[in-house]
Amino acid sequence: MILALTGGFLGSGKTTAIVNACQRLISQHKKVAVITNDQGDEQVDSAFVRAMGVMVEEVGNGCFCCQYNELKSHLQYLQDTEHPDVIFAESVGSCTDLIATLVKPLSKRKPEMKMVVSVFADAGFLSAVMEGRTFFADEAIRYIYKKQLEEADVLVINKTDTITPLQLKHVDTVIKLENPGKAIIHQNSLEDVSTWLTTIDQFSEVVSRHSLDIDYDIYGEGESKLAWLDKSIVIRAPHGNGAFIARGLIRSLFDLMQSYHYHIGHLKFFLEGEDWQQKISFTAMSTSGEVSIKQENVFQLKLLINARVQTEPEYLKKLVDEVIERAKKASVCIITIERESVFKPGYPVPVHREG
Ligand SMILES: Nc1nc2c(ncn2[C@@H]2O[C@H](COP(=O)(O)OP(=O)(O)O)[C@@H](O)[C@H]2O)c(=O)[nH]1
Ligand SMILES: [Mg+2]
Repeated sequence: MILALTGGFLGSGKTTAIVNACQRLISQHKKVAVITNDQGDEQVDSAFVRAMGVMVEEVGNGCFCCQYNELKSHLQYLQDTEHPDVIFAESVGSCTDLIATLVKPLSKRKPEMKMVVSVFADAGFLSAVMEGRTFFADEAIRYIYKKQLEEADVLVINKTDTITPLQLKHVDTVIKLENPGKAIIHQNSLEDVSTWLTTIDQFSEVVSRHSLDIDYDIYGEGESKLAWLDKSIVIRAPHGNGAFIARGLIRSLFDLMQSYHYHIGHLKFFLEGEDWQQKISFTAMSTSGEVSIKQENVFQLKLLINARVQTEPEYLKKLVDEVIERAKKASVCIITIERESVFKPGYPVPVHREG
């Protein structure tokens, strides 16, 4: 069995690639499962993976390294009941130090499992950084980003369709120079993940992987710069314009974040009606809040919001509340809040850490 640990920054395309990979493997009669992970406990990713027909288990309320025992019992459960050929475990986008806190401890306790660490990076983001057009506003977040890339067995330069071949060549040259000895692949995860799957499959495990040389104070500081909001609401629209209301709400939330200069790590929505679902996602590279919801006559829908944004939790909450109030005033509808949690991730305290 292969455990494909899949890391990389918020919005880099991990879930998209995993779902595509699972569907491909299922069509080849392989057994697959996914373990999602988040600091919160209501995850757009889990809902999305499930909706795409893939078996999913969830580790919530903290990253894999801090919820190591939960991850281990999910792995055991899947091994015992589903016997998967591949388990994809997607770590939180602001998390790093996977070798020391997961790979090393797990390889001792589960020697039968082959582990491969893939780290995703958004090609558009890398290119913009290299051209000096953007970067995270905060030094400690930059630190996490760099550390994530450093510990990849397989480094996936993803979303290659968003940059020109010349930009890709430049990104590739720099990444190869900075990461000698790593398997580096180019990918458009919306289309073809076959090279990634072959690379994972053929990867021969490194006997002695190096744990990161990492300063937990800077890592913790980086995580604490991000506010986390999970909110699930139900929109009831007696005139059947629920999709229109949701679209307006999503667009205003994006627009307000832009106007307040709140850097978006990942702003995700999962919309669910009686017989339809849709995931909508904005990342650091998004420039417009325009979305299309391909559903007409929606009288009721559930909207799950996962926002990971560089600001303070109370500001993020205020902004989301304001957008909901505006939506209520703008249309005839009832919006009820089902669940909400707003916080910043705590200082990372891994269960195990092997240097
Ligand atoms: N153009 C393009 N978009 C992608 C690609 N991979 C992912 N995305 C989009 O990037 C956004 C974030 O993807 P997601 O898989 O949720 O990122 P995660 O946070 O790393 O799991 C979504 O809107 C995806 O549709 C890609 O290869 N090309
Ligand atoms: Mg994801």
